[in-house]
Amino acid sequence: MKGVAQEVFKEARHRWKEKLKNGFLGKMNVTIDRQNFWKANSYLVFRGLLADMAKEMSGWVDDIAQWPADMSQCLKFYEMNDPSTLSRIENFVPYHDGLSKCLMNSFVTETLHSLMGVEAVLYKDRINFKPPGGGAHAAHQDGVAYERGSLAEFEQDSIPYISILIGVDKATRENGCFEVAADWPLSKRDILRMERPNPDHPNFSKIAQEVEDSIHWIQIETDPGDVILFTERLPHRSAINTSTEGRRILYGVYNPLQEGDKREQYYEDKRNNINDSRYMIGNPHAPVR
Ligand SMILES: O=C(O)CCC(=O)C(=O)O
Repeated sequence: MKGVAQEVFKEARHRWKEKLKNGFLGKMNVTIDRQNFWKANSYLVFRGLLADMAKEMSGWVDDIAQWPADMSQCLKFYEMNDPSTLSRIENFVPYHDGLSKCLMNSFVTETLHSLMGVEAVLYKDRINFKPPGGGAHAAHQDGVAYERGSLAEFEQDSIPYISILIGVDKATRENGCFEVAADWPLSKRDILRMERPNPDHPNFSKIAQEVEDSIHWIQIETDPGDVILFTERLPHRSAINTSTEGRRILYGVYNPLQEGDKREQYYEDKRNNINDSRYMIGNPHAPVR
């Protein structure tokens, strides 16, 4: 992140700290039961944590959906099956105070710290829009898209990156709610076999259909303001939106700080090679022309 953007980012970080002194988020209370659930399943659900802010978040997401699509600041991607329809926005954190506060505040970082056992730092941010008719997020493990894509399995001693999912709209079975693999403990290091099923989009990949079909999937419907944490190893997916309502979800991904603050490098690499196959894992967005 360079020049003006870096200054904006620093300023926003300072403002969050000030606001957070007065409390902003409900605390994510990681009780012993939750810690056990996390170890056994690699995800946690916090119902209603940001319900008070749901309306405001929805307005913020509407605002940034209107931002220019020049890719110099945030990155905008469009549906694979309808390149005029917005599918995803990334890298808005340096430019939007409110949404940044949702993803970077002491309650989030403290919770991540307690789950990772070390301090966490924001790696990337995105909003998935999934409008009516919007494409499925095909089954995948996020970690394959980070630095570990070429490994046979996730490394023995590595600390998994953790994502936070924040519901902006109601997510239902009809509009393609988040789905996770059942019984996927933290200790499971498998990287699942992938395939490239779409000859029109040869860089797009997903978990091989046979493997996907062997997994028991849990659909997690969410209300605006519900929060889910999950690791980069947990297979997940979501279906096509067959309803008439859009389904927007906000995500942050965090890596252990001891691996370094990689955000700037990630987005530089991505801008330089925007249609690389590692950015097309599970994603229903069209290649950038
Ligand atoms: O938003 C969704 O439905 C799933 C998102 C997802 O899997 C991803 O962005 O990696």
